[in-house]
Amino acid sequence: MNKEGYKSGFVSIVGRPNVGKSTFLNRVIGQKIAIMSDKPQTTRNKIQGVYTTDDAQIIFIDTPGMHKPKHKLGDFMMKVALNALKEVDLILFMINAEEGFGRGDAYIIERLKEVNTPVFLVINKIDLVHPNDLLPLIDRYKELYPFAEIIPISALQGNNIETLVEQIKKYLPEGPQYYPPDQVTDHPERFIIAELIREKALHLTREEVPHSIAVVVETIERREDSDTVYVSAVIIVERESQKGIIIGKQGRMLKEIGQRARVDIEALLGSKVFLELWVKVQKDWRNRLAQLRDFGFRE
Ligand code: GDP
Ligand code: MG
Ligand code: K
Repeated sequence: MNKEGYKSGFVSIVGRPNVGKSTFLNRVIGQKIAIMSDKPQTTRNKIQGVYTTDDAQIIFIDTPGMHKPKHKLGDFMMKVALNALKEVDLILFMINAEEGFGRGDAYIIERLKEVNTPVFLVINKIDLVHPNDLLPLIDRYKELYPFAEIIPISALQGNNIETLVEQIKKYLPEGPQYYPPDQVTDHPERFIIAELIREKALHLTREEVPHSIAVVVETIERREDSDTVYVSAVIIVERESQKGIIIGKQGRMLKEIGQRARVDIEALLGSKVFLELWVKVQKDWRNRLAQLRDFGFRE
């Protein structure tokens, strides 16, 4: 689904342990998705959750290693984390309203200064403090970093979460709905299917279209009344001319890509497949794709 004016992007939540990052994610995403933060950590950045509405999709990225490194590996993790922070659209720096400024925060703020990504200061656990205590806290943090927005919330009680989400949306670029709204697990077959389709497209067009084309698989659905798996996918190109090549005369190229991909997908899934393919022009897709790869889509 790629609607006009649709916004999507990546958001990283950083902050000391126990400030409420997980509670916040659970609160925002609720039962809408499967939260993936309990998966084993690797040095790669993991998708923690995806929040989808009619006008936006926010992909929350876990950034491991946002703490002072104690050894070389930590150092490496730190670099990975920094790169991730550079590539996201927005960083939420979460603090605990009840705690003062601490060394952990100082370290994170130094890292934030190394990237150009906008940063929100999210002051969590406001249910634990008197409103009068918020102002001095805000002043203190304001001195340390030019936050794009400062938003007090209570992740536990749900206060001001909607305001925060609305502000996040403002900072996202226009982009596709990377994930279907209903289903968010990092299905490996989703990406294998995307790769199979991409491979056919590149091969059949004899690479007249550049490798930057991307395929997003939107649906993998087994219909109750049949043993056919219904797959729909969109091929994303950067220019109208490339769209023309992919579709071909009277749609023949697209049909051929679909037929060949279908054979492979049937072999992969071990069942009959109905494949629906369409083509969409999305400028600046290349950068987004590079990000997706970095976020572990190829694992
Ligand atoms: P994380 O380590 O940053 O992911 O923090 P968690 O989400 O695990 O939260 C740590 C603790 O703080 C848990 O006991 C939460 O219930 C609690 N907590 C999180 N948000 C709030 C909040 O807004 N208010 C209060 N009072 N407690 C909170
Ligand atoms: Mg946590
Ligand atoms: K910065």
